[in-house]
Amino acid sequence: MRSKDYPPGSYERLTRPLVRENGELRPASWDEALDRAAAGFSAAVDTHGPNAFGMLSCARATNEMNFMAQKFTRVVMGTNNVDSCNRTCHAPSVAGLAAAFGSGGGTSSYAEVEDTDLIVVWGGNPRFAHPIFFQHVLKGVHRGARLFVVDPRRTSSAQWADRWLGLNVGTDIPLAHAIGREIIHAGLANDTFIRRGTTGFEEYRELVEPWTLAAAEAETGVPAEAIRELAHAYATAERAQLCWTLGITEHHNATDNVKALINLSLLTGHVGRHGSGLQPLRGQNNVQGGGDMGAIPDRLAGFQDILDPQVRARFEAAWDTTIQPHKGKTLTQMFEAMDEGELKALYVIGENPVQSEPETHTTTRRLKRLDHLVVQDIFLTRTAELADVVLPASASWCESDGTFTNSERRVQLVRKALDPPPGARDDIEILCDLAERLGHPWRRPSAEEVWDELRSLSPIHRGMSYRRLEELHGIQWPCYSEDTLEPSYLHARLWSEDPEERGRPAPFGIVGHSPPVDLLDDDYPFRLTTGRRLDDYNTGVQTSGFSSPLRRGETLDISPEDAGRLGLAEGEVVRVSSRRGSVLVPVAITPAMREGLVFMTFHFPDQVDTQLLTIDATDPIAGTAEYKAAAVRIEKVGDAERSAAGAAPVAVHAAP
Ligand SMILES: Nc1nc2c(c(=O)[nH]1)N[C@H]1C(S)=C(S)[C@@H](COP(=O)(O)OP(=O)(O)OC[C@H]3O[C@@H](n4cnc5c(=O)[nH]c(N)nc54)[C@H](O)[C@@H]3O)O[C@H]1N2
Ligand SMILES: Nc1nc2c(c(=O)[nH]1)N[C@H]1C(S)=C(S)[C@@H](COP(=O)(O)OP(=O)(O)OC[C@H]3O[C@@H](n4cnc5c(=O)[nH]c(N)nc54)[C@H](O)[C@@H]3O)O[C@H]1N2
Ligand SMILES: [Mo]
Repeated sequence: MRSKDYPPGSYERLTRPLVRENGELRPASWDEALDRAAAGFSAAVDTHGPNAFGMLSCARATNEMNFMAQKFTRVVMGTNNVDSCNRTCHAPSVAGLAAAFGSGGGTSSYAEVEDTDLIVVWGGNPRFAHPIFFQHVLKGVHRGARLFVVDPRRTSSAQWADRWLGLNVGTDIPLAHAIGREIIHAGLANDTFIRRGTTGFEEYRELVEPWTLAAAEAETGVPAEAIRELAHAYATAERAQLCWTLGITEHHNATDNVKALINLSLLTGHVGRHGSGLQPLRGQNNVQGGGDMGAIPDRLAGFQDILDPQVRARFEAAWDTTIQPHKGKTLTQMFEAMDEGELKALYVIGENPVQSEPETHTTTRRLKRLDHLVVQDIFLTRTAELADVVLPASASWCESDGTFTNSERRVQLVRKALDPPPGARDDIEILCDLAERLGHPWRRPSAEEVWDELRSLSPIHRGMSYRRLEELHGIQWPCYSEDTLEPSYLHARLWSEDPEERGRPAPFGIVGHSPPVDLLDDDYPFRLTTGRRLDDYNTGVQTSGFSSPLRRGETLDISPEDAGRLGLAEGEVVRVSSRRGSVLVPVAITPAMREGLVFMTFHFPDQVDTQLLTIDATDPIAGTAEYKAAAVRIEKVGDAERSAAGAAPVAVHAAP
């Protein structure tokens, strides 16, 4: 077990269960830990009802584990309160795509990115965050596709682009609307697709009318000429891929942002055809799969609506249970419910909310209010340090059999390559051991048995046996039967001349501009946006344990102009304060930043806790927090203050 004052970078694999006694965690046997975990769950539910329980399921673990985690929540605990880190990243993409097309997956495949004429990367830095996808982008570029990048920072992805549109943070809707207006005024809208596949065009036309190129330039900071160029390039391209990530979704109006981008595809017919589509690049290795398995509060496996009585009836018959006929709480709502004393017991499998949620103090206070916190992880995270019971798990991606689903909806088999450290147990095994103690003696199923159960309940997965997944090196959903394969792209139906075959048309999203909640003023004049670097991963738990010449710790990235104005030298430690808290951090001066904009990651929370600065304003539909827009002030600090606070200057990181 790690000592309390461990240095950053010393996370060690958990090998023994821990239980809290007299305020401290101490090693325990598996039996004792499982008994304690189960007893705490039953106590909460017996006293306060099933909705006093919540589950955060692991977006890094297999589909099979996520299927079992949501089944545990619904069958054993009797609630729909199950969610994951999808809430902190792409829930708005799922909500926006579902509103338009009825299902929340990306519409294209990676291969189509290599076989297209235009690629727009909007609010994403795939060179760092999706390097494999970026290889497909580069292949597309080498074959002649043009690449546009829309990002406040001139990222390393942008450095490969034909054109970089450096917009002000939180002005994506004005930019998208101006592009839409320009396409309409230039007569480049796709009338056939609009007529067949969409509704609400007239309303959309009126909505975007005020966003002239000049008005958009004033709001977004992007030169009118660049907006015009992207509008014409997108509308006249034979095929085009529009890809986005967190620059779009980590905002208080994120679902609206997503809808504003989808509108552009509806306007031009860049969806439902080979080579044309919409790709939200998902975050964690299996966050797409976790949602597909039903580890979300409003859907059962296969994206089936929990509010539909026929859907529920099928699952109830298979599981011999009753499913609550309403949506459960999202991760965001579960945290709020802890404050209100409604949520009493939380089971966290492979998430680290203490360091990934905004406003650390609030998250910690809420977790401490729980009667019972169980954390099942491969490391002793800060979240685990607050737990009543800690259960050591095996790592899904190399120590378990199962399947993962990537951003292009491709389900792929993974095979166990390593044994877990002695003492750690498979996530599914642990879930079954707990279920047994809670009156559901589930025989521990193999991964393939879990998968076959899922296939029997989810039509879009039905045709994907393990044998077939192995033979074909993965299959994209939907796959309705064992002897068919569907096209690699979705929604071709919208092009059909036959209204019946076309089904429900896609509505244009009527969404207005709403600037970031945390306003800039004289006290907080800088816009802080947060995100990722290539060589580190999320809260650092999985990456802080190795050393690499590339890993250089946290920095505040700032433009040469602002650094000059503030008199800051490279590597100098500054105090950064938002309306919620303040941190000390060394500066990295880089021309990739625009004036007024600064950037930090959240990869090194033990060195610099970025979440003291972030704001928990959330999107009302998806529940995602506005990690991408805080207002901050930057102050020089004297050496005395720096050493008193214990911050060591560290080497700086180059371009983002
Ligand atoms: N190396 C590495 N890879 C990862 C991860 C990691 O931690 N490390 N994490 C994984 C996860 S969980 C996820 S969700 C993905 C995230 O992948 P990305 O979304 O690509 O990563 P981020 O760096 O968070 O944000 C992307 C970009 O959004 C831009 N941005 C900020 N504000 C705005 C805005 O208002 N508008 C626009 N248009 N852009 C804006 C930022 O400048 C940044 O370049 O990465 C995954 N891959
Ligand atoms: N400021 C700021 N904050 C952000 C973001 C941002 O851009 N800016 N991005 C947000 C996003 S997109 C995300 S996804 C979240 C990520 O937030 P989290 O998911 O809370 O953070 P991770 O560091 O990815 O934590 C993953 C945990 O899973 C454990 N784990 C890995 N594999 C397994 C397994 O097989 N089984 C079990 N049981 N455990 C396992 C790891 O040890 C680790 O503790 O952070 C969010 N927070
Ligand atoms: Mo994510």
